[in-house]
This record gives sequence, C-alpha cells and structure tokens, in this order.
Amino acid sequence: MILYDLPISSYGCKTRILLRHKNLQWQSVSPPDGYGSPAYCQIIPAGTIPALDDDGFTLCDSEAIAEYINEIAPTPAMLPADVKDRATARSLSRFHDSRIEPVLRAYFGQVTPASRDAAFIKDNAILLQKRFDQLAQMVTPRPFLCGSSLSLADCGFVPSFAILNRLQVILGFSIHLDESLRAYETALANHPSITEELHGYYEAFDSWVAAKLNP
Ligand SMILES: N[C@@H](CCC(=O)N[C@@H](CS)C(=O)NCC(=O)O)C(=O)O
Repeated sequence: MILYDLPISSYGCKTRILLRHKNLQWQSVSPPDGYGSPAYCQIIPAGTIPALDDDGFTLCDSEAIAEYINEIAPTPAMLPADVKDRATARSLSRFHDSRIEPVLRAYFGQVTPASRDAAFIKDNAILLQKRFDQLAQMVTPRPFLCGSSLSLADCGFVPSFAILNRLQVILGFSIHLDESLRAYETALANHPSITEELHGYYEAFDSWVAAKLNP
C-alpha cells in the first residue's frame, strides 16, 4: 500500500495510527510537487492528503480510508459490534473532522508572528473551548471514545491534542479540557499503536513551527 501524505499532515497522522494499529505494511510517499499540484491531481484528483493507493485502487479522505482499511483488515476491529455504538463512533469521528480540527487549523495562519491577530486568536479560542465542551458532553471516554479499545473515532484526536498543546504555548491562549478529556489524551499518548507516531508528529509540527518563527 502507498499512502500519500506528509509527516506534518494531521489527517495523515490519523491514518498512520490506523495502519499501525492494524499491523499493516505501507509506504508513505510525499505527493509529487506537493498536495494540490497538477502532478498529484493526476493521481488523486481531489489533491488532498492523505490518499491511499492499494494495488492501483486509489482513495482520498481519511474517513473513507479508515472505513476501507477497517473492512479489508478486520482485526483488530476498530468499530463497535453494536449498530448504534458504531453510528456513535462515526458521529464522534466526524465531530472531530468537521467541528474541532478546522477550528485548530484556523490558527495555522497565526503562527508567523507578523500575521498574528490578537482578536482572532481570542475569538477562535472561545469557539474551540465550546467545541471541546460539546465533546465532553457527548462522550465520557473509558478510556477511549468507544470503550476499552482504540476505535476509528480516536485516531484523529491524537494529532489534534498535540496541535492544541503546542498552539496554546505559541499563541498564548488557554483551553480548559474537562478532566475526562485530559485522561483520554493521556490514554491515547500511552497506547502502543500511538506513542511513536505521536512523537514523530510532535517533531514534524515543531519543525514546521520553527520554520515559521525563524524563516
Ligand atoms: N477531509 C479530508 C481533509 C484532508 C486535508 O484537508 N488535508 C490537507 C492537508 S492536512 C490537504 O490536503 N490540503 C490541501 C487542500 O485542501 O487542497 C481528510 O480527512 O482526508
């Protein structure tokens, strides 16, 4: 399998965790000429990373990739057995992708000191706080979002917690995470399929930040 991605891609990190947890072999390949480039769009028309090439079958979007991998490699199962629990897992994963990650991503343009906007940083923190409070209302992790084992719903939160931790220091805002979410973050960081990937993600993010701070 080829995974088009980059070390800094949070959705790439989400997908790499899934592949590790499934104990699959894959090759991470940078998109030729960068994502969105004409050369990459020849392979993946959407131009986004991550994207999968499984023996000529190509697929974009981390959620679609996750569901596909979970079906072709069913062990360990990463969706609950019960239909309603499965639906909840999908809902939590989409809540991450559509409600939390984009609010974090909105801060990326603020990392370069010259482009910072104090009012935006403050207002976006209010929105981000609301989203994490909503998450704490939606679910009590035990210790993961769908119970004792890692599920598809968890993978995206790993890079997002890392990004949140770094951005709060760099940009000087503060988000209060409910105790249940703090315990969840710790459980994720200590999971054997995650620890090494998380370390690599912090390294990639820190290099990206260093380049922004000292161009
Ligand atoms: N919903 C997509 C989002 C992926 C995404 O936004 N990836 C970013 C990089 S982390 C990207 O490819 N951006 C390029 C673009 O939007 O053209 C997924 O889950 O894979």
